Amino acid sequence: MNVPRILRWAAPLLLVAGLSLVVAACNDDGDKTTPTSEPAVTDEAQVTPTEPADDDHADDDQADDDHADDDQADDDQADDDQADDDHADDDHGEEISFDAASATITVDGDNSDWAAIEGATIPMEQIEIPEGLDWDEPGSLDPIEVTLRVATDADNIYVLMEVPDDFDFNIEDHNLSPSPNVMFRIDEPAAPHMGAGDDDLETSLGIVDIWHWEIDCDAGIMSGGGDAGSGDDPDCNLDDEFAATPEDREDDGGGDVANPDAENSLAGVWEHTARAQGAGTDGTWIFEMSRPLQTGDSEDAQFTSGATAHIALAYFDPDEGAEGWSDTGHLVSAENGWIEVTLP
Ligand SMILES: [Ca+2]
Ligand SMILES: [Ca+2]
Ligand SMILES: [Ca+2]
Ligand SMILES: [Ca+2]
Repeated sequence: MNVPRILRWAAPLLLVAGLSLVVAACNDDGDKTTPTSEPAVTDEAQVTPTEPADDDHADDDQADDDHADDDQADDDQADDDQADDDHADDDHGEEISFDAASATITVDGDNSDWAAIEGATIPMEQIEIPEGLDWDEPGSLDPIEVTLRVATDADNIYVLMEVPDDFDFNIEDHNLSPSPNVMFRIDEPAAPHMGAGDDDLETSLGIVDIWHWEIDCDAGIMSGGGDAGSGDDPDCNLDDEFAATPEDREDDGGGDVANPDAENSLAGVWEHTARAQGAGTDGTWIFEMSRPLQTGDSEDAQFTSGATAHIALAYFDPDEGAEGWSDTGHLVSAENGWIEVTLP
């Protein structure tokens, strides 16, 4: 049954569809960081200071000026309101960017080797299902802030996703355990919602790489990997996937186009800080993952020193409903656009 798999990522896509053009405009990737502030400095230098009033009559003029200032202030306020409206329409958050560290990490579910590595706080929230879409209404979840850290060494990229949430784990039913997901841009035009543009969700702008983990193994157990020719992890369900549009998400090698280089070289181990205290205890999920920088698989993002990795996160919380997380209820980072991480 493909539909649920699709909807898991389709939901954020449709919600942020209205954002993607703006995100693209704001983000514009390689050009975005080009300094554009110099012209503003020039403009400021051309401002002529107002001369102080020097007689009684000038007071009236000043009053008029004050009134003009008020009008100007009103105009400014109107502009601000317009800006707020525009921003509300855009509905996307702050752009997030940070530097990955240079480090070799042991993927074991113990986050102590990240202690000196700075990351970023990533706001994540549930999507609202757009009107007109015949999707199941998900259970309600509060927004959260996830900590994301990234490191590389000569061979691997390491990702640490720390999620503040209570401990729920059921090895018999992964919908009753959390599901962490990391997405990377492969093709530059691809948007952080599975690759399609907001104006046409059925047309791919490029493909994205997805580490999709539906937890089927216990804490401390190495997940990921699998047979050559597929991104599927048959044991622990840390799958290496790709998507071209919301309706086209597959394990690597599972798409319509043959991919003899498909592989899964992901590694992931999870832990929870309150696991010993049992179900429902508040704490932090630790999802520690890695992958070789280069995989030779066209359905993976490839990472090089000095480049920028474009990342987005998703998190499914089993507390969403009695049967655990649903396909449409997950928390996503996509409203912040791509998280830009500069690799050392
Ligand atoms: Ca570790
Ligand atoms: Ca792969
Ligand atoms: Ca992949
Ligand atoms: Ca929870």
